[in-house]
Amino acid sequence: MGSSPFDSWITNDDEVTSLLAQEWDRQTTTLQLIASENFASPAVMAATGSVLTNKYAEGYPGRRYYGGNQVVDEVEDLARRRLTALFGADHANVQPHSGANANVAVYQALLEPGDTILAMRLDQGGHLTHGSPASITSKWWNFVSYGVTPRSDDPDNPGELIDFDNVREQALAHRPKMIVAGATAYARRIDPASFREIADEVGALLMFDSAHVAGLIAGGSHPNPVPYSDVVAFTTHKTLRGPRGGAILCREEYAKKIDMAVFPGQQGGPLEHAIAAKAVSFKEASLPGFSVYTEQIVANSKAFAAALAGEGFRNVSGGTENHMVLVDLREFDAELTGKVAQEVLDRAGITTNRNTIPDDPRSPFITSGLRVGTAAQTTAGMKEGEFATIAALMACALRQRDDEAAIIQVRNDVAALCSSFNPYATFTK
Ligand code: DSN
Repeated sequence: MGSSPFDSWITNDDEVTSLLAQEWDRQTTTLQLIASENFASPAVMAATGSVLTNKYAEGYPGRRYYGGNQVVDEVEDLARRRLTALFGADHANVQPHSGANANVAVYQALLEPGDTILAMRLDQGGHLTHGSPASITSKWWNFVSYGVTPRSDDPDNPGELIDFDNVREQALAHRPKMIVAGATAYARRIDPASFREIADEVGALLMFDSAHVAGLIAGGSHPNPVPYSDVVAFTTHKTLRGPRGGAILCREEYAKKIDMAVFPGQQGGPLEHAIAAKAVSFKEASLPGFSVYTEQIVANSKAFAAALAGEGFRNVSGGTENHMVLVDLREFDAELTGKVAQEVLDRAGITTNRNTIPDDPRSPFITSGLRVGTAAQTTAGMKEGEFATIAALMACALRQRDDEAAIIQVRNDVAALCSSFNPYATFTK
């Protein structure tokens, strides 16, 4: 097992050093296809591991509860300025520790307990914070939902797209105080203008949850929801390629309420080391090369979807327009569940996650689908040809899942492929 370039930072803890080296190996010798993951840059990781982790800074720049925040104020102001400039927003809050925190803070800021929120159904692509019975969100607010259009066999109109007639019907029937656009397992563009039109029709606020596609928006590959939305909330570590964390953009009129809901409403001391890393990633996302990166992400997804279809998999909605492909496994193999596929692919060095597909007959723990994403391996330099190879390796492993020698062969082929695309190859020890 190799050591990682970060090992030298840890001099007195053999156990953690060893675990970091193991994870370094895993990330650089196997394929990372979780749609919500990426490889952050060395600069982002350096800021995350910086002295800013030592500082308490409850409050906001210029209004802190502790002393010694002169530098921290500049860091957080820089992050806010870079973020508002990146998306053309009035106001930014960069303190949310995660996307879930950001979403709950938005609801807390702009709604009363018991208010109605219209969001995407979980089993059709929505997120836990869009009203899952297991989430605190469904206990505090009254969620109603919209879904996708039925699947069709017409190749020109395969269905499984956000059903805007259903969004409008539900909005008219329930008169929600807020409509949430955005998804966690949906491979198509989400049109913010159509959501705005419906929100205006019923007098609802519009929140756009762009956790997955924030990077695609920053790179210009997807439409910017900011001009259409009252609030946009997202994570910083998916396609945006920053540190783990969340952020919120809003119109000036909501700025004070949003800030109050994040701190002191939801959180205590902000993670200023993560905020510095967010600032780094916002700068990286503003550079011309980032658009080239996001265009390649989408091109890779399209090539991946086509190659998966060629191997006999069915792509939900017939394809993709973003960084992910949602695969229905049943046409490839009626017996194969998402759970088994994920486990087999793990053994073969291909990291994916099982996922429900619209109207999935199996439970969310078993599932009939698999979600795969291209953002991380695109960062590592892979292009369309490599994603066609990955589709073939996946099919090979899943077809021969009971043959251990075949799985080992795929794992070796994966390692050979990864050896030419190490995302941290430029690091020196
Ligand atoms: N865990 C994220 C995802 O994978 O989409 C959502 O929270």
